[in-house]
Amino acid sequence: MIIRQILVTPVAFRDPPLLNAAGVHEPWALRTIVEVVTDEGLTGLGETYGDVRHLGKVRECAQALIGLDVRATNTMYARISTIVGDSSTGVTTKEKSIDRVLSPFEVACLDIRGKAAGVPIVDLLGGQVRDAVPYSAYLFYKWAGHPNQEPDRFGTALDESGIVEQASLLIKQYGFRSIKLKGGVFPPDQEVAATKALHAAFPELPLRLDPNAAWTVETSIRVGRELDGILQYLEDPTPGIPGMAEVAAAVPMPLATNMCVVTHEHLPPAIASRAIGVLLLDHHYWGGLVRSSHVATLCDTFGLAMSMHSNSHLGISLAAMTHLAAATPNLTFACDTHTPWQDGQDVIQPGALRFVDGAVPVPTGPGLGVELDRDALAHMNEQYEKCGILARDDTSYMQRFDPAFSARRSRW
Ligand code: GKR
Ligand code: MG
Repeated sequence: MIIRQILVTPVAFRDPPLLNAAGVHEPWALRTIVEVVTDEGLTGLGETYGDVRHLGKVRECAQALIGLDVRATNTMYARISTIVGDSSTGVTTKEKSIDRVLSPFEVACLDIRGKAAGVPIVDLLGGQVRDAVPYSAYLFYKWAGHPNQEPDRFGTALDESGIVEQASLLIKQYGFRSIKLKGGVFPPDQEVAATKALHAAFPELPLRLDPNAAWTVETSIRVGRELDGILQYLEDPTPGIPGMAEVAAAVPMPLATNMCVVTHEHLPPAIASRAIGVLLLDHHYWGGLVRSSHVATLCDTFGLAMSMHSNSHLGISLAAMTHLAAATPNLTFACDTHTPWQDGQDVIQPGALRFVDGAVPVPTGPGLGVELDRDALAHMNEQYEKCGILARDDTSYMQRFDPAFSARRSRW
C-alpha cells in the first residue's frame, strides 16, 4: 500500500454571519481536501483547514510522503516535522503545527487501510463503543444575513428570543439533545440571560456556554456562580491555564477547553493546576485519529472528561469525528459540530451521514464510509478561486462594519 499520488484541493463554501469574540464569520469558509492514492488504486480522503499558509505546508508535505507505505505514520510524522521545522503556520508551537499538517494525511491513510481491510475506521481505532455519536445544537448570535446580501434561512439572533428561536429551529431539524451557545459577543449579563432563557425553554437539555476567553477571571467566577445548576460545563471563560485554574477553583461546574490545552505540552500544567475538567478533542490539531485516541487515554488516566471541538467543516471531517468519538469510551459529552451552518453544502456524496435524534450513526462502509462528490469538489474549488479570501479573518471582516471593534481578550 504505497502512496503514489496526493491531491490537495482548497475549497470554499458559504458561511452565515456567525458572531464570536474574534468578530464575525466571513461569507466564505475555507477548507482543504486531501486525496491520497496508492499503487493499488485505493483512495483515501482527509480534510483540514484552508488558510493559505497551512495549505502551503500541506502541499509541500504531500510531496514528501510519496513512496511511503500508508501504515508508516511515524515516518510521515518525522518527514513532516523536518519540513514544518520552526516555520510558523500561524499557530503557537512547532508540535501543534506538525500535528495540524499530519492530520489530513493520517485520516486519508486510515481511510485506505479501512478500505483495504474491508472495515470501517472505527474498527481500526479499537471498535465502536456507541452506534451513533450525539452532537449538540451549536448556537451563535448572528445577523440576518451578510451586509448587502439576502438574509439567510436561519434568521437574526441578537438577543434571548432570537437565540431560543434558533435553538428551536436546529432542534426541530436535527433532534439535538444538548445545546452549546457561542458567547463572548455581548456583555456577559446578556449572555447569562440568553442561557437562562434556553434553560427555561429546554429544561431537560444540557447546556454549555463558550465565550472564547473574552472574560476576566472575576467576570468568569461571577458568571459561573450565577449559572450554577444550569450549565453542564463552562468552556474557556478566560485566557490561559493559570486564569482557568483560578476560575475552576471558584465555580461549581467543570471548565472545558479547546483554547488553553491544544498540544501535549499544555497537559501537565493544566492537570497539575486543575484548570480544566473537560478537554475538547479535535483530530485536526491533535495529529489525526490515532494520536487523538492517545490523548483520550491520557485524559482518562488523569480523570478529565471529554467532548469534541469543531470549526466550520465539511462531511469528510464529520465522518472522521464520528469514527473517533464512536471509538472513544470516555468521550461521553455530546460533540460540537458546525454542520447545520453549512446547510447541505458538501464535498461528499449524500446518504452516508445523517442525524437521527441529534446523533450521527457511525458510517458502516469501509474506511471513512463516505465518497467524494467530484462535481461538488470542482464547484467548491472554483468558489475558492473566486471568493478572494485566503485566510479566516473574523476580526477584519467585523471591522469593516464596526471600525471600533476590538477582539481584545479579556474584553469584559
Ligand atoms: O466558528 O466562530 C466559530 C467558533 O468560535 C470556532 O472558531 C471555535 O474554535 O467552535 C470553536 C470553539 O469551541 O471555541
Ligand atoms: Mg470552544
